[in-house]
Amino acid sequence: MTTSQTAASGGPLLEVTRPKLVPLHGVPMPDIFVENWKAVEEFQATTGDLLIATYPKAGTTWVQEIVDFILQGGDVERCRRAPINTRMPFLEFNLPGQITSGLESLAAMPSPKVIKTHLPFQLLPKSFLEQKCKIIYCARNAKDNLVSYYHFDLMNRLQPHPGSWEEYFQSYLRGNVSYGLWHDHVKGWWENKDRHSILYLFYEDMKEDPRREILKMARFLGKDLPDAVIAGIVHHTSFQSMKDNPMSNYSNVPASIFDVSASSFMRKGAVGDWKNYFTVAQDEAFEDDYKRRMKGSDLRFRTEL
Ligand code: PPS
Repeated sequence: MTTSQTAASGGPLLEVTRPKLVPLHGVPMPDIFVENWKAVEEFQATTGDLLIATYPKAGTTWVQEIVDFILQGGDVERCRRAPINTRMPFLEFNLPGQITSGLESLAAMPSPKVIKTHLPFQLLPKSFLEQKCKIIYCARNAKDNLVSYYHFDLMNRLQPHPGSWEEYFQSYLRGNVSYGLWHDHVKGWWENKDRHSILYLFYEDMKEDPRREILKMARFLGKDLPDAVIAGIVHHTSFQSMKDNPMSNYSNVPASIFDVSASSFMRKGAVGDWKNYFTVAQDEAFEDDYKRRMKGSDLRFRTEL
């Protein structure tokens, strides 16, 4: 039994101290993850492994749940076999001595594996590309991504405390958050998508037409599923279904790590929520900065539907 299971089932609470950010090849990362970096960098992916990559809060869990449903042929019970973070380990996750690390979970899993990461393209362990693994990358518009990340950092004690909304807004614009600048992350994966087997998705497209995007993922994974199965996947991976499902809503994470009194993991799941948080001045500053950082890129996002 892992420590997380003990804690989740009423055992002693874990002692968690919020980490500091330290640079990893120039990218700010939680110190606890950096401690394990050499082993992560040397991770040996196997042909057939599938990677789900995102900047944090871009829709990772949603894509993970959809992918599992596709791979399980829409079987609801099989998708409830374990919490999402057990079904698809988080590659670089590391909380020494307290919870099974991503690498330990992966070592105990049969291949082919489905793996989650938030690493920027340039830090991806080489074996994924050497083994020609399929990769699904999902990006979310920077404004909603920021709002979601702020709330997550309020509740997740494995992230530095975000401070006030204004303080966090400034940190995000400077890229002084875990995994660095959103702009670099989304561009890094975008610029490399055609050189490798990378399906690049957008959160906003998934909100607009989940069926269309699920079909895209199924095609990419070589699965041809009947219409009724696809309709079932649309239903079971809706925001409300996933929020109500203990296997996808992260309710298995101990309260000492996810403080749900501060915010919830399945918070709103909306496009355009940034309008409830950005001041006019912040929006102007954001747009100026955005134009500068995204100049020359053909990558386009929608901030409302
Ligand atoms: S993490 O911690 O980086 O893995 O988080 P991630 O899963 O990438 O992002 C969490 C946000 O995605 C929303 N979410 C969904 N939106 C719509 N539909 C579904 N099914 C869904 N599942 C998760 C979740 O609510 C977080 O966004 P916010 O805006 O905070 O609600």
